[in-house]
Amino acid sequence: MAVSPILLLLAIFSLIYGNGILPIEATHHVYRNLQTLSSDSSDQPYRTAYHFQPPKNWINDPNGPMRYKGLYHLFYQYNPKGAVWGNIVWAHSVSKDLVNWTPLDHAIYPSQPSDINGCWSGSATILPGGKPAILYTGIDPNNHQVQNLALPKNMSDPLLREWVKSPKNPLMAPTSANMINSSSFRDPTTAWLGKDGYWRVLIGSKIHTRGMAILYKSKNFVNWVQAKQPLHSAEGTGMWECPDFYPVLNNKPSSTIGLDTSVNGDNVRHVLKVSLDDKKHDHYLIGTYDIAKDIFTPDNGFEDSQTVLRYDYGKYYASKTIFEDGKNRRVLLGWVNESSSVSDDIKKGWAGIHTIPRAIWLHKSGKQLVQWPVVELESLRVNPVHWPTKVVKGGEMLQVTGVTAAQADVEISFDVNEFGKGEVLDQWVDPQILCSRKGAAVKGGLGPFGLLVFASRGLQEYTAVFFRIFRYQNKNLVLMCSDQSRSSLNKDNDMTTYGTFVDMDPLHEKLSLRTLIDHSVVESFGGEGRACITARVYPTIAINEKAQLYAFNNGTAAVKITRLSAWSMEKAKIN
Ligand code: DQQ
Repeated sequence: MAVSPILLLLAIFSLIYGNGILPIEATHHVYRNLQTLSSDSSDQPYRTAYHFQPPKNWINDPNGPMRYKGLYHLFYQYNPKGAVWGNIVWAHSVSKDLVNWTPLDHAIYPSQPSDINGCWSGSATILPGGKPAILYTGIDPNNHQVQNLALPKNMSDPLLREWVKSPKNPLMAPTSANMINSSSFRDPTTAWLGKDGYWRVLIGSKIHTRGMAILYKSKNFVNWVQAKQPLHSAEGTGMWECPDFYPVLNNKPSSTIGLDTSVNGDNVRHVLKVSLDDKKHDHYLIGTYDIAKDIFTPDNGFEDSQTVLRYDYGKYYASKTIFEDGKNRRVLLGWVNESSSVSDDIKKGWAGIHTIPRAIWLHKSGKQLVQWPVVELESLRVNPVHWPTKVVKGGEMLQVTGVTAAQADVEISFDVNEFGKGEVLDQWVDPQILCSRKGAAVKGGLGPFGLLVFASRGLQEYTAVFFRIFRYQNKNLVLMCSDQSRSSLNKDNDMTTYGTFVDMDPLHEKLSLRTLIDHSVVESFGGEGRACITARVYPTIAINEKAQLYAFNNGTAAVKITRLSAWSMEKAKIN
């Protein structure tokens, strides 16, 4: 029997990528032969119901988010022809509430020499007078990365459907004089304005293995001059993609108020986020920014794995924030790649989703950021289930009934007191490794306790999101894990377990967990948003109405559930 070349290609790719030989991570693997392949399969158990995704094909980074005339605009990296990365344009959707989205025609696509080989990531800046301006990376005929400007054709169109590219493009380019590496020069940030009348913007780059955020300045947004020094750089971190730089309020007691990107002053700290291409993670630094000298002095670094900070300790990349004037909040949008094999992505006809937009602010300790799903998401909650206080003994599992377990929002809080039963940790261990060694099935002292989501009746499949409390240096150390090791019987998937420590004191605070469950995504917020872990999972049995939800405790000490509220989630109207 003759085998079709497409099936043969898929078989080869699933052999290479489906068995864990090569990691399936956020990087854009370039599969030239697959860039126009995508199926229209109607069997779609993994399509999400309330996370952002277009009807088909590949998506990655959120681009240029903004609010204009009362509408949110989301642009995103999109392959109109297939389910793997390639043929990249800026697709465009609008929303009134960050929950329901309407698709529009592509906003920016290759059309001039400075972007003829691709329109890559970038950001929007609202100029004085309310005019939005987009800076984005174009790939020129020599495959050099350059920065371009696009402005709306018609400012009175709230949908901002048409964009006009500047005839002066490219505005920033690698040259023999500036010695910028032409394949490592991309992803302009939202610009900010100094009192000196100069706009500033960052472009991600690297020299050898030193990652950096190159600073450019301009008076008129068209003529940009490179500053003498990058705003920041760090040896050994590799390429910095999708930088983001913004102020946060240094406030005690904590308030969730966000600040406009150009704000600075006494009570203000700055966040520099970079997407580390080598690690595929979004890391951030908190520091002080002296705008007169353009010097950013961070409190922490990238070097120390014990103190390095990430937005999300699961699968999460290329994020970007937007400041919302009317609501005085800063909102974070991020991309979540698939954990399935390339051949499975082509079969389902799509790849990539965005996380639920999250409000983001500085924790009252000043040491880290806090994230929480935007309140608008709660409009999708129906059929609430609330539990009275319940004790969960060691080894017990309690089923949460009355919610659509594959499409739900769950909030649970635990009270623990038998701290003497916490396992002792003699030396610091990377939390992700600790979670992999001590998954949900490994009995402990104080924990593991938490939620089993996408669980099949016989527990052949489940994803566990849980806490485990250790005794370390005479303190209680809270570990939060998302254990995907048994999430699917299909072993072609990346089933890496994720984990982080949560900076909190369980002696005086309740351990809280919120988990957004949506068919193939588990987005979890521990310690009231101090630790976030996003995972992609593809159960084969626990799909749709066959998925079950449980609260569990696999430690010897009993724990008390002081709150459990769960909601079925309605389907959002997305594209
Ligand atoms: N994705 C874009 C680049 C960016 C990368 C290309 C990050 O501009 O550096 O699709 O995911």
